[in-house]
Amino acid sequence: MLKKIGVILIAVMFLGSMALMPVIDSVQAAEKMAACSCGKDCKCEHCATGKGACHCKPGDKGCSCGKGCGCEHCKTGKGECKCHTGAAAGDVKAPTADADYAKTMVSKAGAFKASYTSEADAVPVNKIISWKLKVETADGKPVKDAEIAVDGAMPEHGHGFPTQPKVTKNNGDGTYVVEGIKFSMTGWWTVTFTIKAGGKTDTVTFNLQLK
Ligand SMILES: [Cu+2]
Repeated sequence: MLKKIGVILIAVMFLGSMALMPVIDSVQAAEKMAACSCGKDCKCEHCATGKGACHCKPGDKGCSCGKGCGCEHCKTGKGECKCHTGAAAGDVKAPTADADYAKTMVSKAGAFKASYTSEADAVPVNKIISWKLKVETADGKPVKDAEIAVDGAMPEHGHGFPTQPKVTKNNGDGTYVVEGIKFSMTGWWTVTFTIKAGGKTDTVTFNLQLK
């Protein structure tokens, strides 16, 4: 009888330690993550697994690309970050004020004032459209010789346009034709123009909420 209880006790202890093993494993894994030697607390491969080198810059919370946009690369450190500049982590909140969705905006550093009109009244989803962009100096003079680059993003999703829109025509009066814009889904989009003119480079970002 005593022998039987002894065997059962040993069996219970053995099974108990087996059951605890995954817990111990995950505690060790958590310790390994916290013990990232670079001390940057980013989520790169190095910080997640302790292998390889950490390429994150100090202050990076996401990944070495510095965009922290939550893409596969930013989560695991593998592959490449394909997020556009301006794409941000999932906790980014869409603007709420009507003014943030205005079709006329002052550029980031205040060099230009830009406004857009869409060829379609309501901006449609999944259709290639063109915009007309009007660029003025801060004091309202038309900017007729700007070099303009276009980039779009869904900051909550970490992706941009499926197309590569371009300025295809300078109308010579401070307005420019932007072709190839395609919003591939509903939701919050940003469209950023990098404007280079008169020795200045500045960016202007429009917000859109597509339904
Ligand atoms: Cu999206």
